[in-house]
Amino acid sequence: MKLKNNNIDIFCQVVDNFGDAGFSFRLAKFLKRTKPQRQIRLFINELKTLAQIIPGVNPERPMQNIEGVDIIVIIDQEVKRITHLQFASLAIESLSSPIPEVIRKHVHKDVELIITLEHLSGEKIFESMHGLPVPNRQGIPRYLMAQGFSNKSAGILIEPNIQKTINDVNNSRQKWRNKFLQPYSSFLPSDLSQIKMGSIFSYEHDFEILLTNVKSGDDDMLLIVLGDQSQVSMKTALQYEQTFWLSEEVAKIGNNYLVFPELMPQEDYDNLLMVMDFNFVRGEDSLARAILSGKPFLWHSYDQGDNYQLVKVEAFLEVLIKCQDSVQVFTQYVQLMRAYNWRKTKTDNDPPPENYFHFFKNFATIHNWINKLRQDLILQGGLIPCMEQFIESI
Ligand code: TRH
Repeated sequence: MKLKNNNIDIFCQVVDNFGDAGFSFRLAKFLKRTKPQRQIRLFINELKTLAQIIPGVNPERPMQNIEGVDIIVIIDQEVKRITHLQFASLAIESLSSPIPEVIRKHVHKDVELIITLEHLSGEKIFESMHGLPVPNRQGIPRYLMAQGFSNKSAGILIEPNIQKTINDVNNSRQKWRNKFLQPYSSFLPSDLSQIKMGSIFSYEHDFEILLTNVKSGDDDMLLIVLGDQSQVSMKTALQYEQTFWLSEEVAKIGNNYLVFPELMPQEDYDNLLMVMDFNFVRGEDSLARAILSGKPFLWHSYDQGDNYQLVKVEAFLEVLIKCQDSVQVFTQYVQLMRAYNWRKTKTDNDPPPENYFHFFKNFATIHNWINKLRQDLILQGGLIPCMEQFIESI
């Protein structure tokens, strides 16, 4: 399909958390970087969320340009200032966010193709929907694209020149670590070279077992705990330990340190994942970034009710099994991922046992699997080239 222009309008509805806004802005930014001469606009229902993770975003300004992306807030009462716009030939409904009702007819007048982009998932059902047409009353060509891990899906969102970014960050690992830890340096040992460092970004979770395992593990650790839900959960678990608060943001248990920073700018967070020894991530956008970091990680999947998130976790493990090279270590990893993602339900109240020791002991092995998965996904090309090929093919 040949579109009249190269411009793209992305529609994003922020429902909860940071993933919707964070992913949609990332998509807009990478599309702009791929072809800088085209106009990329992000239409979004609120900016408070994005402003917390993207430097320069002013939540009070309804229109602004950040990193080449025109960001436009859609508020029902002020929709008149948008309806006169010429809309792009391609509209992307990011993470299935519908084009808002108030401007839909104006968009429909200009748009030639609508892509409804689904959340990242390894589930086969999503693969089977990838590329299917979505019928609509206006008769506008509209197709569903499903992000995923196999070549039957649209892949994951990857920036242009990812290999250069990986090399650059790896080559300046110490510089990045210093940058993240500098504000707390007076409370931390001057030599951190023997300490294993990890980041923790999770939903609500009982971290008592994690802390017990950290305290009695072979290595001393430093955990960087990010986001309200992880911080509240971790601070609750620390109440059951002999904890020394060295400052409001730094705690010590045994020889281990926990640091509680504010949320970081998104690109810093991406780099943090690359320079840690391991990461705990959550949701889909940080899952994709954890894979691209190449570092061992645990994924906390968004609570879908009735433990449905376990289906998403199993689907991801089905992908990872193809990259693993030790049945024993993989079995232990699977058990931990299942236990970590289990949530209390009306019928099931007994949490499966969590054991972090195997994960901590096998960083090198798990690192190899994640690296293999990363290489496979990079070779596959990722979401942006896949979308371009798809448009050409229809
Ligand atoms: O914020 P999330 O929990 O978002 C989730 C998922 O998107 C899920 O699909 C959705 O249905 C649910 O919300 C409502 O997790 P996710 O997807 O990993 O997004 C986090 C974003 O925040 C990601 O873009 C990385 C960014 N981030 C920072 O920029 N700085 C930080 O310090 C941290 C911890 C995260």
